[in-house]
Amino acid sequence: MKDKEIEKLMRRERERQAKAVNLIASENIVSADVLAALGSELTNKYAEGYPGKRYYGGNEIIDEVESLCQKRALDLFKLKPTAWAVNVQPLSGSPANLAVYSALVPIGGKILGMSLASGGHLTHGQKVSFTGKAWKGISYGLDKKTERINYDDLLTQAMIDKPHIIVAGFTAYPRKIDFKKFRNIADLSGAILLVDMSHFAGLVAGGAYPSPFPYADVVTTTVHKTLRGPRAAIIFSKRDERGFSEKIDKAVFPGLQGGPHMNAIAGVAVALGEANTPAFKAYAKQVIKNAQTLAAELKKRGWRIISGGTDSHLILVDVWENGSGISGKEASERLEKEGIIVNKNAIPFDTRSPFDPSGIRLGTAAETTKGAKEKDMVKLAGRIDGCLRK
Ligand code: DSN
Repeated sequence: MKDKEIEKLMRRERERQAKAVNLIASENIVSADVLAALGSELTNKYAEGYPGKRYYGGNEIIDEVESLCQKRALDLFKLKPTAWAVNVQPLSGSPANLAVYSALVPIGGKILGMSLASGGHLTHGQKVSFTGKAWKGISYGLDKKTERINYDDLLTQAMIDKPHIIVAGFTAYPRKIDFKKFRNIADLSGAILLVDMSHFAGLVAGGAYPSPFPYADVVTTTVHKTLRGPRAAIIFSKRDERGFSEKIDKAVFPGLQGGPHMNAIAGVAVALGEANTPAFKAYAKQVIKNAQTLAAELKKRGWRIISGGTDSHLILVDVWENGSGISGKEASERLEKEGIIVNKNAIPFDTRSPFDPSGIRLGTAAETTKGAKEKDMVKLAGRIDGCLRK
């Protein structure tokens, strides 16, 4: 590179990533092919519009890239193009969710999503997000005893609030979601069912986590978490008389975005192709085995694991435990000094502030990409325990 300053920073970050133990649950490590697509000349092209309907010339090859990406997205989740539409242009997860609401929920309409403290995402209608300003965000929580979704309570809440849309999905909930129950609650309360599978999309692709597609009306996902692709997002919508897919396409472009990032879309296509392989299926299963081993080993060492364990790539640890431990911030800082990267995280019914909450969130997607197995998780649990008990 001619730009030595940026080259040096890139090298330092590459070295940091190679050295650190990465337990950030929303990160992963992309392949050399994904990096090649991101760094390609596709970044030079303006392609406002959709395949076959662009505003600028010169998009013949770009059309093929986007169409191939759409095909791979449908193939990966075994969806028929007659039944499901797919939009691969959202720049990332937050714009994807925003596009869905702006297409399907009237301004001021109600979004019912999991509360932030229970593991929901800002774009599921939280006040600090635009999704909680333009629409009325209502939150559901977890059962205090089980720290899992209580579907009876959720039904009661939905019947009282009558939301326009219900969001199933999370950033910090370690368990499986019962999508069939969500479907039933959406039907009874007259809501659209959106599943935000950003965290677990790779696990669904690998057959290691339940698929939302038999039940959802719309599914959004980022590509860069368990799916192991570049930073981008996809929106799937059921094709039916409600015309969701047409509305969503219009909301993405021209509603919210201009030219799609075609280099990223090529990277998404590469990642989707990689995820549609037996090797990725084995990867997805290993991610969960690793998370379950890490959770069990930490539990053995006396740490309280939220909900008692995990069904996914994600673990929430209560490091504060009613004041007998340390705060989440201190825990993440101590671990970082030891080269173990995690994030501080609120736990359900947290009594501490979100800036210094009671928990830490751990995820096994990135370390599993590096080849970690259960025996590595046992060692890692020992390192984490030693560091937190210092
Ligand atoms: N920042 C992502 C996460 O860590 O879960 C969600 O947007």
